[in-house]
Amino acid sequence: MAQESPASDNVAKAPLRQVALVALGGNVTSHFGKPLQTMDLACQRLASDSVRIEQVSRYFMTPCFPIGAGPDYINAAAILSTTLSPAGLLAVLHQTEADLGRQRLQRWGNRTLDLDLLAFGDIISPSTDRYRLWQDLAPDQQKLRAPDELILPHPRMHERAFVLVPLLEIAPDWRHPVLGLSVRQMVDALPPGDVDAVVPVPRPFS
Ligand code: A4P
Ligand code: MG
Repeated sequence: MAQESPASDNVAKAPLRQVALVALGGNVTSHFGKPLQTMDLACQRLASDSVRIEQVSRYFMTPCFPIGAGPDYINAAAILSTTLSPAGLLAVLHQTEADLGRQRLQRWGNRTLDLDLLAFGDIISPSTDRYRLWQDLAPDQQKLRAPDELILPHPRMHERAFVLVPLLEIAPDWRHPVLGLSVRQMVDALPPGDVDAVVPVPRPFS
């Protein structure tokens, strides 16, 4: 008769889960509804055997960046745990965007759903030099050039209130592995007007 393996064997075989931070955003209606409904659906669809949704921030209304380029956005942040690699998780995020109607027509263009990988543990990818190259990109180049490789942490996260204010709710003490700053410190370094413009959406939604 086959013997049941002791519980400790199962624990040893459990795949290692890593923590990832994800930014959610959208500013146009999809076939599934308004941005906040599309984002709700994205969270449901992201959950699988290999991706666990640990925590989601409230949803926030945020002024479109660049100012005047489109309708206001809804933004949120989530903590995931995953057995996937960073590239595997980004592929799942891109597939979820596509499934929920995302079209890549224009960089920084209006979108039904944007899912950006902000961080994967404290990994710097592909190297500190490549990260710094994208972080230090001149403002006039940022809209024109997009990386064709995964950059971690997301090279613009530290300067965006629409990313950091939602993240502050769920991961205030996460520390940026290149800048050495916590989320709280990065929020404190933003212009106060940018922070005040990020306003929670009351739930339940109408
Ligand atoms: N890529 C490299 N690293 C990453 C990463 N860590 N996370 C690559 C996600 N993608 C990463 O992304 C462009 C390329 O970057 C892809 O090849 C990807 O593999 P994309 O998602 O195709 O294009 P995008 O969404 O236009 O670029 P990105 O960088 O996600 O745009 P941003 O910078 O996030 O700007 N205003 C408000 N209020 N709220 C917003 O959420 N979002 C944008 C989009 C503009 N204005 C906004 C908001
Ligand atoms: Mg994106």
